[in-house]
This record gives sequence, structure tokens and C-alpha cells, in this order.
Amino acid sequence: MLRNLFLTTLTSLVMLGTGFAGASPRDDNEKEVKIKTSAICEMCKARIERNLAFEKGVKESTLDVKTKVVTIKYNPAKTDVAKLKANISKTGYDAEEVMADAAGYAKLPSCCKKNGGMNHQ
Ligand SMILES: [Cu+2]
Repeated sequence: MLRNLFLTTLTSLVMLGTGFAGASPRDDNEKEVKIKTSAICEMCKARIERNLAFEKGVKESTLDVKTKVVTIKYNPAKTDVAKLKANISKTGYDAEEVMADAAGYAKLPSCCKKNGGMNHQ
């Protein structure tokens, strides 16, 4: 009898727990990462942020042109840092240790290419 009560309580606690997590996705579902890129100007910023917005699980991204660091808020259940870096690489920019994808880089206007653009600084 006591055992049954215990089991019932346990079951309802578990159900309550699952129901709660399902009903209200909280900020545990959100992570933030800072990735250093090879962005040069406002155009690079717009391009990187736009492409990140298309990536599944990305909630928000902000690139600081001065530091070239993009801060991304994402859902870790839907994406991960490796995917985010791959997205930036495909756009044509370095993302930390991930080098820019050649095809993406080739599409950039010359002012946005890191090698040609180095002179800007
Ligand atoms: Cu640019």
C-alpha cells in the first residue's frame, strides 16, 4: 500500500517533470558562443549574420566588425558550434580554426576578401 503510493507519487513527479519541460522551453535551451571570423567590413557582417539566420537552431547573431567576433545565440538541441563554424566557412570566412570554404570565398566581393582586405587595416 505504501509502496503503491510511493510509485504513484514517483510516476506523477516524472510526468510533471516531462510535461513541464515540454510545455515551457526555457533558456536552458539557449547557448551562446563567440566565434572569431575574418570579417572585414559592414558588408561582411551583414552577409555572415544573414547566412547564420538561415542555419537551423540559430536564434540571434551579432558580429562586431572591430573585433571580428560573432556572438551567436543558438539552441544546442538543434545545432552545435561545429555546424555554426561550417556555416561561416561556407559564407567565405574563417571561423576560428575552420578555414574559409574556397567556393564561398570566391563569391565574395574583392574588398571583403581577407588577403586583399588586409591593406584596409
Ligand atoms: Cu566586407
